[in-house]
Amino acid sequence: MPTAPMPEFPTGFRWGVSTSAYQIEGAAGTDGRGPSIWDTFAHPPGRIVDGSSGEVACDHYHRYAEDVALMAGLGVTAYRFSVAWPRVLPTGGGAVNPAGLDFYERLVDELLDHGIDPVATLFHWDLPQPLEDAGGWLNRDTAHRFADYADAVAARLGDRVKLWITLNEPFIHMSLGYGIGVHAPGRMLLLDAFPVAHHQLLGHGLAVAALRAHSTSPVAIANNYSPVRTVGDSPADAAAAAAYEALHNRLFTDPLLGRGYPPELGFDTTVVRDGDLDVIAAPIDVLGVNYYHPTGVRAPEEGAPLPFDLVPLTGYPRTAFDWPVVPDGLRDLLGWLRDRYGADLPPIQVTESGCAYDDVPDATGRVPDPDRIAYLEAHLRAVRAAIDDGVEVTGYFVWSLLDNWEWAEGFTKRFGLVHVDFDTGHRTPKSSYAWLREVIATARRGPVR
Ligand code: GBH
Repeated sequence: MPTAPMPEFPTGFRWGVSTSAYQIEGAAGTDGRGPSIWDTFAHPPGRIVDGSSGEVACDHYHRYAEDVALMAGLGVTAYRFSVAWPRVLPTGGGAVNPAGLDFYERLVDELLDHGIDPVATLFHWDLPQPLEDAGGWLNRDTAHRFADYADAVAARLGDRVKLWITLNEPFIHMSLGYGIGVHAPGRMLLLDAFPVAHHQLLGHGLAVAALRAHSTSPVAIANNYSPVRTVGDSPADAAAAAAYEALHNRLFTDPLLGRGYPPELGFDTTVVRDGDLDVIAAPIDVLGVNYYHPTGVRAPEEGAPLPFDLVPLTGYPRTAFDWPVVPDGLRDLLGWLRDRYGADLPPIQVTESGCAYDDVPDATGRVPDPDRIAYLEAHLRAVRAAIDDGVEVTGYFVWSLLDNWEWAEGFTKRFGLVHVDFDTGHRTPKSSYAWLREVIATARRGPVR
């Protein structure tokens, strides 16, 4: 339980939980869903630590009503989920699969019946396999296919989704999926992956226009940010930190907010055509910020393939993922965004914040997770401090509602407010769920007068 009462949050502050399609839905072959790059990537042995895939995951596709009831019990005002592109367009383009859209319509209506705002992310890394076979995000055509897909989703749900998020963490998709190959599609292009950045951003800009044609709801993108901490005090260390800052924190945000691509990394930008930067800089209404931890950076060895070296930050508590727990990093990051982008920065919603711990049911069947309570409390206090610093932050979403399929880590990392038994599918709210329920209830009652 909190050591002191939580600070007050502004009226109308959005309280949410986040998930993504491939990590929770399962039902990989149901109702006409096509294959995605994650189905393909997870199958050969050796890539996913426990040899699992998201084929069944939390079976949310069949249990969505139970999961919405859990959200209602928690008292959240919003739910951020992602739409699986291969359910809507099984081959990536061509004819829409109405049964795929039917699922999201059932989900959205269930949320609205419980007074929960549906927040829909269109791309959380599960590209239809046929588009990967044509080059994936290295192919400019994928940006146009993405806009067609956005059009199809918005035509069905544009009157009911309350916030659109085009892409989830395009930097992580580029770097882990196409840069170092630990995520699907498993390519290792290092900084030659730049076209993946550009084509995702182009797809985002084209999708903004498609969404606005069908929906008056606000539009956002969710970026991952990691405050850079320079390790070492040489000029070479400082230059390495600046390069990593440009790559992780500015590559996607500078062009979105009208500043073009950062020059520091010397990208080959021949794929950028006249007019593209204007499409990319189409105004957005909200910036989604996903924050987990800062990154330590120092100068690389002579002849290293990248212009920086990432080093673990010492002196902090760590999660089960070995990530350092640094709530001040979130306050610093929000202030950095405000300082860097000034009047061009739209209101921010923290679209992911959370942690993995080795949560196990105790003898009475309860799942105590005091470390997660401490983590969330400290990060909410950091958000409140940033608001006091003058940053406009209008929402906070916990990653995640449920323990789920954590990409290359399979089922071995539990991020949920709700424990999931992956053999039976049984859900058990953890102690953090009860704690957050009180925090939200108190905040929603508003200031005591
Ligand atoms: C998010 O990505 C995803 O959107 C979500 O799907 C996922 O389940 C969730 O986070 C939890 O992982 O210090 O070298 O180990 C987070 C992106 C990229 C953040 C890797 C942490 C660790 C780098 N993450 N990063 S390292």
